[in-house]
Amino acid sequence: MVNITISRTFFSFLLIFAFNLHSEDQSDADSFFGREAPVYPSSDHLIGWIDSRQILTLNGEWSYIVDPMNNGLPETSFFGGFPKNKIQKTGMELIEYNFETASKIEIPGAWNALDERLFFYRGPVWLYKKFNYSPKKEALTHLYIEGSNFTTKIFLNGSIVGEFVGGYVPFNFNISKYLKEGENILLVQTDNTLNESSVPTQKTDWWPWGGIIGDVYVVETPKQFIQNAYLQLNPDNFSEALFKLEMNEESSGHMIKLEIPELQFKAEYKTNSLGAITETIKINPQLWSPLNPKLYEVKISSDAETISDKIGFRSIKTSGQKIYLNNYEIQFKGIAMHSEPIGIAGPAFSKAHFQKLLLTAKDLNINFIRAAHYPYTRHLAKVADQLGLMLWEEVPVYWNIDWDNSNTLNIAKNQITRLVQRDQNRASVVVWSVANETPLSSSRMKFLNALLAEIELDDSSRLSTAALLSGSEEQFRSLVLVLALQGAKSQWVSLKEKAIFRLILDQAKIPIESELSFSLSIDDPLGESVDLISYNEYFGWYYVTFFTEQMMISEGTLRKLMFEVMPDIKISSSFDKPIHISEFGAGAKYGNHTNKIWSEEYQAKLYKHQLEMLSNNPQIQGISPWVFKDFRAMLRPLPGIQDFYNRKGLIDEDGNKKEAFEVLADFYKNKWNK
Ligand code: GCB
Repeated sequence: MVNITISRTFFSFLLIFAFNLHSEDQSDADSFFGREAPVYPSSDHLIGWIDSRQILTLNGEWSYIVDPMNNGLPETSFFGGFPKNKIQKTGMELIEYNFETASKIEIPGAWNALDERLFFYRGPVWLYKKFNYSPKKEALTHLYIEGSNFTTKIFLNGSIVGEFVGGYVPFNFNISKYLKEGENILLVQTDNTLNESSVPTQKTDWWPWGGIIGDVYVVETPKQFIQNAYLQLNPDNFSEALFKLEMNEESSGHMIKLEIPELQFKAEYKTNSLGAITETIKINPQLWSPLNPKLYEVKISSDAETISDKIGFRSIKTSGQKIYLNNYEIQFKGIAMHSEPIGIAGPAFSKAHFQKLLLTAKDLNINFIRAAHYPYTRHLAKVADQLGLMLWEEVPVYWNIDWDNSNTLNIAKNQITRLVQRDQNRASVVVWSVANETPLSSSRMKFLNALLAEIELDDSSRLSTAALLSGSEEQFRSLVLVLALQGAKSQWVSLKEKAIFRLILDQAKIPIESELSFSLSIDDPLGESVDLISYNEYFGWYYVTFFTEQMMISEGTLRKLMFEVMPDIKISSSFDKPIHISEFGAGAKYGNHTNKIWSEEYQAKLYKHQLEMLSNNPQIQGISPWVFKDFRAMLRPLPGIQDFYNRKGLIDEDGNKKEAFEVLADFYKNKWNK
């Protein structure tokens, strides 16, 4: 025992000694066994208008090394970690990694989509890129990453640049002081592990794609540069727009020129002492709409730079239970999506991916897309701007979140802020959503209200929402009675099941001659704080399953009865606001033709009943059925049917259309046409 202790101590002494000999940073001098994590700085304020900046793209081939034991960080490894990027010179150096000879992948891209061995992997993977650069004294250089899941640590030429926690959203770091003339080595650790206080948490019904899932750019700006700018129509006066701008520093007196050449608009403003401008400008634009997705070239210049973008002008509002685009009543004829391209494994990130997705989705005669459940890359909204599709954008505050944890709140705030700051000038974006199916509690109310307040800081011109869970236990008990009454009256129900239905009705003292229909009221108190009352419902799919054990009635009987009662179901809300049905759907495997569930026929039938039910409810002014395309989901293992896909898509992963596709396309074209 004593001997072992002594030899261990001796061993660690040797290690410390070895470190001290080879270390360059102070942090390496600490003992291996108790080494403190170095400080990883947080990212900077988001740089807006990224597509018109001076950039060097780092998209393309990168090397990667999987690190399941998380051994490559300076604070966890024996010899200073992967960032040291030690290179074999004489053949005598002990180095147990080599990025030069490691496997390669394309960035953007998720490593668990590109390497079969990593399909189910959740942990750290290192990404390595060499690039040539010539730093300019009079400029700042930033590293911009459009999205990286979910915790990202960045090292440049062996130095720590910083850390970004939370996936899907863009972030940037000033890397000027780490750059070298000539060859530079960028090393990024991406870790797709989720835990109970991350956003989202461990359990999601979508794939936790890991790695850098958006563009990577080296961005050059002047020392004093335009950080971001906002230009949006005044919803109450269409010949005015609000212009806000901020510099990276609080420096006054910068002359800023704003130009919209096609509108012959030109004006100059001076930044105030905060380095900011807030002005109302007079313009008279053609309004952006799905029928006329008009965009204007907008240029902003300081004496050191010019940035530009294409911007559409429109208003979106609600009044009572109706939605208005440019003061015309409109219904959201939508579809929900995940960010996965057609026919390609992994996350969607490029303009081409979104063009194909949105153009195919347009065959449904939609005017609206719910981009669930997290921010996609900026290309989505840019393509939607051009194609005239309205968008709902969302952050991954999904199911159970660690509501009382202030770090969790900060991650979610950061996500919503960055999403808003990036897409604030996109005409297509008409809805910001802060959550999906979050169970009621007072801490959840506080958390979600804080996110709504965060949006208001940057943009109050769009509708806010959250996809709610609703319906009390009492309401759902009454659905059991409605089904029992229908069952007791129906000719085709077996005598045995009829007897059970009668018993249920007797116990509830409901005479068999009565007329009952089911009413659901969406009364989640968050309805007070949002503009759009959004609700996910699964009549004809999950809800039946919940009752079958309770009622001792076969699922087949209940499904048939549910279809019979659905047209009369009433959905309303105590809030005098429009309702958006943010989800409904059923799983179907493309090519599976039976009269059972998982068939295209069952899914199509469910759509017919759902659409009849929803159009019978006047407060419903928008829908986005679940879901456009089959998507990867770890929760869905059923062999032969799901094989780790959620099969509620109207097309399969390769783009093949299921029968329900036409049902929805026809409904939007011929029946629901405002
Ligand atoms: C939901 C969730 C969505 C799931 C869907 C399903 O209610 O919001 O993320 O994928 O149901 O297919 O069960």
